[in-house]
Amino acid sequence: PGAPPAKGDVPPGTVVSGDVLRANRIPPGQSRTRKWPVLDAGQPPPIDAGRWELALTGLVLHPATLTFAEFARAPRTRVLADFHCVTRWSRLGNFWEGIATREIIRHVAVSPRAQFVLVHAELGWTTNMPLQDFLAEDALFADRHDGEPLSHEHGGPVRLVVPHLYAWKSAKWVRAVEFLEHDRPGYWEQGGYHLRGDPWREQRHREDV
Ligand SMILES: Nc1nc2c(c(=O)[nH]1)N[C@H]1C(S)=C(S)[C@@H](COP(=O)(O)O)O[C@H]1N2
Ligand SMILES: [Mo]
Repeated sequence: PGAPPAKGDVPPGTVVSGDVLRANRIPPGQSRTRKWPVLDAGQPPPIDAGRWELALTGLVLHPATLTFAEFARAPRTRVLADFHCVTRWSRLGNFWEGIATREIIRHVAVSPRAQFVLVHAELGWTTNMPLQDFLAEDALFADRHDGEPLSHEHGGPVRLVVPHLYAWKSAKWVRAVEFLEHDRPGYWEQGGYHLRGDPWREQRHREDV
């Protein structure tokens, strides 16, 4: 288990994920990796970063599509957070930079009826979660990791990062967020993975599937 970050490790104003401050940072059934494995359901899709867009749809008062240029101009955030894959590796102390999910939704006004999101990535891959988790203070659309532009294999140009849930909720090559009243299982959730996926409660699988 890693120690909490030393002062000075991260720039001022960085959002430090609550889990980073735990005495034991490794959730049950996980082990630490110092490498950063690449994990996804297929090959990285071809993406022209200049044409990348993020659509915000569903239960919003003003649906909007952010272009890459609009994304690049939005106020930025920095997050220090751990990353837990359901296949049992955990990578501690990731330094992410990008746009907070709370900042992104300012472009659309989410309806009070919305309680869940379905996040859409390239090639039809999806993942779902409660709106409250999506809007956590440390959740962001990341375009940089550990001081470097986010590589294509790790989801570049832009991926979602929701540090307090298992990493499959952190959609690589994200393209749209759909705001929903009722939960709708995504790609791996349809196959039996958990609708929420809290690593500290080992919410790996759904009980009803
Ligand atoms: N679009 C997309 N995003 C995805 C996945 C995927 O298959 N497709 N896999 C998820 C899983 S299971 C994990 S553990 C993380 C892995 O991110 P990494 O490859 O950057 O380590 O991405 C998540 N995001
Ligand atoms: Mo994963």
